[in-house]
Parts: sequence; C-alpha cells; structure tokens
Amino acid sequence: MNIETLEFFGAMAGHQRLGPDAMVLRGFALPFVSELMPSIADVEAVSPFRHMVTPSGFTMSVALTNCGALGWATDRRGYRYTAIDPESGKRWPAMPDVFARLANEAATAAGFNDFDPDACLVNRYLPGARLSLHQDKNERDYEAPIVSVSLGMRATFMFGGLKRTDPTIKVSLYHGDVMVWGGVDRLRFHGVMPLKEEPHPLLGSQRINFTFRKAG
Ligand code: MD3
Ligand code: FE
Repeated sequence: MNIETLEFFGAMAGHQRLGPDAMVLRGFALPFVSELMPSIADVEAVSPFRHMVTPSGFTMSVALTNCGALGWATDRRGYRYTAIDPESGKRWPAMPDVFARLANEAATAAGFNDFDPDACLVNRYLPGARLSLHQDKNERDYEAPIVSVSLGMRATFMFGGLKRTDPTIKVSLYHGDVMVWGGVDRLRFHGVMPLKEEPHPLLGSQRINFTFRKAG
C-alpha cells in the first residue's frame, strides 16, 4: 500500500490500523445487518453450525458452517477446503449476494480492489468459546486479503506476529466491525479470547463471525 493511501485511511475516523496491511473498519457492516441476518438463517438451514474436530482430536468450542463454492473443514485427517459439506453430503450453500457485496466493499475501503471471495467461513461463539492462536494458511493464494465481519457480542481479538511466540496485542471487536488484512499481515498469528457473556440486544448471548477468503 502506498503512502497516499496510508495517509488517506489514517485520516479517516473509525478506521483503526493494526498493521501496514491490516485495518479494522468500525461499524462498516451496520448498514448490512438487517439483510445479513435472514441470509445467515438461509445458510444455516442447508448447512447447520457444527463443532468440528481438529487433527489432534480436540473438539472446537466454536461452531462453524460455510457458504460459497468452497468451505473450510477439519477432522482427524487434517484441515482443508471442500466443495461438499461433509455433514450434508451436498454442496455448501451459495454465498448470499449481500455477503459478497459487503466483503467486496470492505476490501475496497481498505485498499484491496476486486476482492472476489470463493469461501465464507461462518463461526458461532457462545459464552466461553475461544479460538487459540493460529495462522490461516489453507488458502491457495496469499495475495488476496481476508475480510472478517463481527456480529453480536463483543470479542477480544488477539493479533500477533509471524511466529507463534511473538507478542500479541488485544483488540475488542464489536457488532458491525469489519477487519480486512492482507499483504505483509496476511500470515499473522491471531485468535479470540474466551467469549464473555455480555448479551447483545439483537443477537443475544452469541457472536457470529464471517471470514471471507479466496481459497481455491
Ligand atoms: C488478522 N476467526 O476463522 S476473524 C478464523 O473472530 C478466525 O472468528 C476469528 O481467525 C473470529 O480463522 C478472527 C479476524 C482475523 C482473522 C484472521 C487474521 C484477523 C486476522 C489473520 C491475520 C491477521
Ligand atoms: Fe483465523
């Protein structure tokens, strides 16, 4: 990203930079929420949220589903992207238009043009659910950014470096916040602290997070 672009975003209220190529766009998803909620219900009706098992045999506290041509999955055999939902035996539901529009507009606002994700992982956190520090590296193309949307209860996000042992900073993510990261920040370790119960007026005692990726 060039210096003019950096200065432009640095001057924008409500946009917080976490790294050279990582931004939090505060409240960016709020105008989309009334359209997003019924679309989540549509996705869930085809491919319900489920707790997957990691290769080491640990059952994830976060429940997940996917939409789009590809979906992220894990079991004892490993992490991978699949075209078929292993639970339903059918394709993952198509990515709702409003999802794709939000992802593309957020990427553009953060300086990544023409983002065209083929995968959307939807995570659901109930109180106590957490995501330990990890890197997202199952995608084929690290050039494309990842866009994440937070809805519902606040989460404390951990943002680290390129090594697991690098120091982390903590950032609160609120209902409607969108994070976009790519470039030199694409492979940073990150995670989510155990969710505290602070019920949200619209979603109650849960947090939903979508991450849009170019996986294939
Ligand atoms: C910054 N999800 O699904 S999204 C994941 O809130 C995942 O559910 C978290 O990590 C969640 O893989 C965090 C925000 C996020 C995700 C990945 C990043 C920020 C990131 C990778 C590098 C830097
Ligand atoms: Fe991740």
